[in-house]
Amino acid sequence: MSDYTQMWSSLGLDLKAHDALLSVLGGAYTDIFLSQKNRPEGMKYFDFVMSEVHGLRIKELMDAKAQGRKVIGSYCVFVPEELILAVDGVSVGLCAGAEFNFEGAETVLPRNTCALIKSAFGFKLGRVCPYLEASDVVVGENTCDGKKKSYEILGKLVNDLYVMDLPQMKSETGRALLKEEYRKFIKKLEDVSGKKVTTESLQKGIDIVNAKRNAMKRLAEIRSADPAPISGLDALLVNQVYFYDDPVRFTESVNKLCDELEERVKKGIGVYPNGAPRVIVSGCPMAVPNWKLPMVIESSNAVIVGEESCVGERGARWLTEAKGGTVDSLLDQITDRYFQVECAIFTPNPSRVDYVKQMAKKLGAKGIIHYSLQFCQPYIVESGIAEKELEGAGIPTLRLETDYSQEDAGQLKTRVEAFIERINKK
Ligand code: BJ8
Repeated sequence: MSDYTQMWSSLGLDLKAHDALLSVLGGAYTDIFLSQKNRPEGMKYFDFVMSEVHGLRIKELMDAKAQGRKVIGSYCVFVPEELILAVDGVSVGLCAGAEFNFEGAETVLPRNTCALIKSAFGFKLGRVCPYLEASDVVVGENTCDGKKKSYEILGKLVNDLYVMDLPQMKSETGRALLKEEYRKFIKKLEDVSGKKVTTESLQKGIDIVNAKRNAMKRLAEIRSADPAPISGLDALLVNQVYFYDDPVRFTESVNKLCDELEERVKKGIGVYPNGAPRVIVSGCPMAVPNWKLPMVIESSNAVIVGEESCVGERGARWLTEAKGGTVDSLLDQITDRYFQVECAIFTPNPSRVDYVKQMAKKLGAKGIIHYSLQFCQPYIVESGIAEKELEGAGIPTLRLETDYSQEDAGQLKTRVEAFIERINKK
């Protein structure tokens, strides 16, 4: 990696803490990803992106800012990238997946806050996230109580925090609220960027994001092949890079990877032997570098063939039906698209479990591993409902609750191995 010290310093990062973080991440990446056997060639691009995730990509963001473009950081898949692109902005994901500076986070948040929120605060208070520091606007959303209330504190720590309200029910009034919030967000983006959202610019944003999501859908479909042509770890990595990379370049790289995977499928080449136990992971999003559970699962000789998660199918599976006309009619299409997202903050939320069943059938999965972060009420409560329904439909389900520490890795492995034995016997 080139020397980015000057850039990091200009962003106000704590260089010593940042170096320490990068070195831990680099080591983990080598152990978890580069040690895998028979990886597709196309993963080299994603290895490169990860090796430069705090370097070259941040330089690109700084160059974009120098040209007058705005960087918009967000924590949730309900923040439409299409709208950000429509003012020529750059969208970046800010969710954090590392147990870093939790002591600092716990000085402003209760200990029993989920690791995802604590990590975001740990990164901010420890000054180690160049994406957060490069963001001109940070967008929060009223989803779970933890996020909603913690934005009141985050608002004092970042220059420009914009909070979007979100509905909690899939009703007509809920949809109207979402559309109104998106309309207000357009106004915010126009004010910050000094650019107007037009039918053309919005259509262009929609097309770019649709292409990116189509590539992800293609990747998701290829994973129905047996033997699995790509590991769950690598597919998760692609889903994680989705939130950081330039969208057009990312789409090309995913399509190139898919070309190679389709060839593999034709030739019967896989990363795991034919008939290896196949599972789906469903639940909370896994932000970089949260790779613990997938590593535990795949080191137990099972293969993950799908992620029902916001860093996965829930984030990418719907397209916006762009039918042109006016900004308002396009906004209707965008609202319809996002209103389908099956986050557990919605009540009731039956279509999420229905979709897990469909995924299991389509991908030939023999079991579901439901993953909740500790203290995440929406997903923990919903995991009980999901387990009952999935088991009732004859799909073995394992419910796990964990955090970002490595302390429970052994215990998780024991439970995952027992589950795999169960589905193997079935
Ligand atoms: S649309 S899943 S990205 S809110 S893990 S912070 S829910 S207590 S992340 Fe999410 Fe948007 Fe929903 Fe997706 Fe709260 Fe749970 Fe923590 Fe969570």
